[in-house]
Amino acid sequence: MNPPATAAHVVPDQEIPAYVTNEKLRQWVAEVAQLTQPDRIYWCDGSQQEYDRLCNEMVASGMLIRLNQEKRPNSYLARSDPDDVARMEDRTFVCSRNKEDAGPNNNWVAPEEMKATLGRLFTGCMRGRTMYVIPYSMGPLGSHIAHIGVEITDSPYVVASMRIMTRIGRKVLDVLGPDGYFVPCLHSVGMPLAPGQKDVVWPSNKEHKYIVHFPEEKSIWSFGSGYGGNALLGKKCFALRIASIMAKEQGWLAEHMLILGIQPPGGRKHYIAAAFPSACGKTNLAMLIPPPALKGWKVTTIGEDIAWIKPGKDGRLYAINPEAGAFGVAPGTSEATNANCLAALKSNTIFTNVALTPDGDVWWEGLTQTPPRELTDWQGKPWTPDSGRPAAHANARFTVAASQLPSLDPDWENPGGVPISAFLFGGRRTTTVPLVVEASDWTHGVYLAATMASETTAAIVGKVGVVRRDPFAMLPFCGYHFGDYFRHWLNIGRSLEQPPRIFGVNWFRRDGNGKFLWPGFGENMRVLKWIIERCEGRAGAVQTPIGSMPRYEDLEWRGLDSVDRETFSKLTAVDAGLWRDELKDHAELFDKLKSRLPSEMVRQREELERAL
Ligand code: GTP
Ligand code: SPV
Ligand code: MN
Repeated sequence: MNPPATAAHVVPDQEIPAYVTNEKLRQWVAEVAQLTQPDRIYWCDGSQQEYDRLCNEMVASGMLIRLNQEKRPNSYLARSDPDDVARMEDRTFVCSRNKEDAGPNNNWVAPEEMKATLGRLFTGCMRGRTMYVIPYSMGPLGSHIAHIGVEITDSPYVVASMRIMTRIGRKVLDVLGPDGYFVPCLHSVGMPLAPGQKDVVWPSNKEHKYIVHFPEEKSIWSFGSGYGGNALLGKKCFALRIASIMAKEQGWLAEHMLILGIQPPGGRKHYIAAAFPSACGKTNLAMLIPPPALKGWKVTTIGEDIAWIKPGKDGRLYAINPEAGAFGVAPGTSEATNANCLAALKSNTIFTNVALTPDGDVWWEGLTQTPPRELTDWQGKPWTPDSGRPAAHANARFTVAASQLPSLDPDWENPGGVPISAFLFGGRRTTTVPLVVEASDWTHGVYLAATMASETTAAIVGKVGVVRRDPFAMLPFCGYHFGDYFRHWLNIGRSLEQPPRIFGVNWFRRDGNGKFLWPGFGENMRVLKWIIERCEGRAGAVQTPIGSMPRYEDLEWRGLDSVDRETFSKLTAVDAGLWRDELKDHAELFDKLKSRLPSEMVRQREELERAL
């Protein structure tokens, strides 16, 4: 499947161990070695010893800094190249045979042309480096909802991160067996070393970066970046872009959603899945701690970024978290906003692009109200509070195993998944969009999700704070035409006996002075409570042109003084003028997608226009 390498490079037989029985895998690894010409091939077994050894090697090479063993045991800090700090949407491609299949929501290049480019870039790109082979499972090993990938990478940071984020190693090869199916994921930082050349702390390719998906072949090629979703290919590349295509073909859903459990006092437990764009509060919501007034409500975490969801025999939807860890936004994480998460970060964590304290611990904006008097910033430069720049990068992140999370749900690895009662869709919207609204039925819910928008964040390279349509929070992640994706959602709903209810939420509405109207974080429990009570048919609501909303008296207000009736009416106001502008944007989106847009979406828009 690869273009031929220019120089013949012999891979000694013994470098592919006999226990690798999968012939396709043996062949692919040999082909990639021919092409990329690494000094060594290393097969990851997934053990703790292997992880510790790789981390020690990275400490020795300067790629990792070991943190204070007493304060932050077995934890490390990585500082990336300042040009390699986030996902790059303009360097991400879906190369389907037919351009129309990728849709206007993806960058497209003809597969042969892209293969030629990648063939040139990957030729000899691992010279002087080790090529690591990482067999991994997305989802609990052997679950009927799980799938296997194999990532080849020349970055030890990627190996260590993949061990936290997914299930890796020999046990995956056992499940794969001689003829099991896997998604081949090829990654290189794109910086070969000449003999004797000294490595840099964070190798990457300054000139060329490509994150490429081949939908028909179901393969991934990523070149030039070592950061996050560009390089940990199990996450966005496989579990969302390629998986969304598999899901459409096979009748399931792969979504940018957190999954959480909610149990009312003395009541039945529900699970909800919620889609928010990058850095818009999934991690926080997934680990929510209810405020004291709602203490009887129990919230547990299944996942915080991605959900794979399949229809069950009983006509309900069942979800698993395909990941085994979190790669979460550090800035803003504190005792007050996410105490569960902070507890998880006490040990065994890799931090990337946060600040370093003089005693070898970490810090980021928002961790404490008063910053330390001196720090080393994310670029390794001395920092004081009057430096006039952030100490941590706005997209600084932590990588931590789910098993360290105090709020983890006992069923988080249930191979059958957990039943979903409701879907939530939310973006960052300063105006227009109310705190919470319930769709009148599945089709209306699909419309609500399809037309959602959000202000962009530091999770992507580019301009921050620009409102853009981000259907289902999947704009950067849907591997095919959004029109087909909306139709797939409509079809799934029709096939269900008990489709989940669908809600829109917005924690980010602001007053005229730019202050958030809603306190957010743990207080979001008040909205979740109303949502669960709606699912159980016992909460009141008022009909509005855009859907059902709670009246003031339908929410629990005990213990919350900052939101009075007047603030609540600002939070839930539906301004007909602003909504008419909103509808123009919906029309613009639909126009872009019109060749494949389901007619139901157009009808929903017309109905909304009439209602307004
Ligand atoms: P990805 O990992 O990038 O997919 O994002 P995520 O959705 O998991 O992001 P995360 O939960 O880490 O979002 C972090 C950002 O959202 C920080 O800036 C938080 O301050 C902000 N945030 C989270 N929850 C709330 C909330 O309820 N209200 C407000 N105002 N901000 C919030
Ligand atoms: C996101 O950007 O939505 C993330 C982080 O979850 S990354 O893995 O870098 O894509
Ligand atoms: Mn994400």
